[in-house]
Amino acid sequence: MNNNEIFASASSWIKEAGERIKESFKTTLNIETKSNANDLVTNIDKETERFFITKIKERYPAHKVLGEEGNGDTLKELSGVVWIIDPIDGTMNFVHQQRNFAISIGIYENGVGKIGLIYDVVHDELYHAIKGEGAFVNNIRLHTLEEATVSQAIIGINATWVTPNRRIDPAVLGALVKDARGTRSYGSAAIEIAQVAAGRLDAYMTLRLSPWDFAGGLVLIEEVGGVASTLKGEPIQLLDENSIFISKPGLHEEILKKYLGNKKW
Ligand code: 2AM
Ligand code: CA
Ligand code: CA
Ligand code: CA
Repeated sequence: MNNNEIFASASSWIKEAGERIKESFKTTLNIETKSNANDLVTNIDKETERFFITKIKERYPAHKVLGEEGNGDTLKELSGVVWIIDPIDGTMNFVHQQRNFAISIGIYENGVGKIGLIYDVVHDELYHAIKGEGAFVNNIRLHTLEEATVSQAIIGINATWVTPNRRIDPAVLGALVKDARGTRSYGSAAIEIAQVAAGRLDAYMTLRLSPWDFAGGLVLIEEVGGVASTLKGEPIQLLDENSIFISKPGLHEEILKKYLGNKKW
């Protein structure tokens, strides 16, 4: 695939989609719930996904699309070129705050991440990476990540994971939260992964994400020398739900060893 040509298309479409989303602030949203009362979806999530699918199928008929709202292809494997799209990542922020949400796109060829785009619409910040060419925010190159330690780290984590929940003993991550310099929660996985790529967060972790939440971000992280795995330190499966642990080097090993490793959770 021609990475630069496809990136040019993707970045012009992502900006156009962002404009449409901003226009929608003037309209009344149609809000529905999905898996639970706090899992929201709107007509704009669906319209934005359809916008990308129409553009992609028109320009690149052989490419496949995997999107959160299910209007794309059903995929069992990752052969060929696959666009993995979250039309609005951070729908709760979109609905409640009209900011702090992003469009996330990861473009993979035979399972290898080639292009990642995360567009923080309201702040007009476009993070992008092209495999082998580095990662950028609004075309300014991001630095390679340096090693960090827990005592000096700001960690992106949702408070849910230090309260009783079905996925992890809250004491495991509670100990980490206590030892870290600080924690932040932005409510958009894609923005949080982009913040790690930009060095503004030292790590980000969560117990369950889907491919469209992390596909774009993983390309960014690889280009800046970050480390990405599940919370058990295992490789992320691109077509499945995973726990996600993204970090600066050094810090990743320290957290796995001291807080997550060898513990039953
Ligand atoms: P979404 O807004 O695209 O649904 C919120 O902490 C982050 O987790 C968002 O990136 C959100 O993506 C994601 N997320 C993944 N699964 C979710 C779920 N079942 N309910 C709410 N948010 C979810
Ligand atoms: Ca969702
Ligand atoms: Ca999402
Ligand atoms: Ca979404």
